[in-house]
Amino acid sequence: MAIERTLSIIKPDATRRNLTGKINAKFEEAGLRIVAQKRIKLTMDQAGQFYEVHKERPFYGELCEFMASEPVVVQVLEGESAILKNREVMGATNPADAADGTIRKEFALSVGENSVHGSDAPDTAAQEISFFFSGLELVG
Ligand code: DAT
Ligand code: MG
Repeated sequence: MAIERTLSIIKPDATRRNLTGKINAKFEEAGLRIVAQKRIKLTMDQAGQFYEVHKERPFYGELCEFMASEPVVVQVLEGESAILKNREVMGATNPADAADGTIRKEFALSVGENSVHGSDAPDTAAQEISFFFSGLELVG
């Protein structure tokens, strides 16, 4: 067990419905600390680069258009086993499969518009954090 950092994104379906505070409360109740946070609007190029790992998947174009459609809140969450803990708080990708009490169960609209992104492993967490945040924006 170790203190980790993970990259989280509150997606356009959630920012549009004014759910940032309710979602952040879920993170904090789970012991995750929001150590960096900013509201930005992605370009199509930035969304495409961020989700490049999915570029061969049939939903890639739709996913990038959605992520660039309205502002998102990008954030760094810190805590014990933060990467896995955040995935647990988020719930399954498809809200129909998400456990009770999870963010996606409570707030997601569909498998595409599923309210939050969270890094899935230590290497992707490090890469995704540096995609959005500089060292100066990450205080200890
Ligand atoms: P997760 O966001 O749970 O890590 P993922 O990495 O497999 O899921 O997919 C990234 C995003 O792509 C996901 O949050 C929503 C979208 N997506 C995944 N599967 C999809 C599908 N079958 N139809 C539409 N969008 C999908
Ligand atoms: Mg993923």
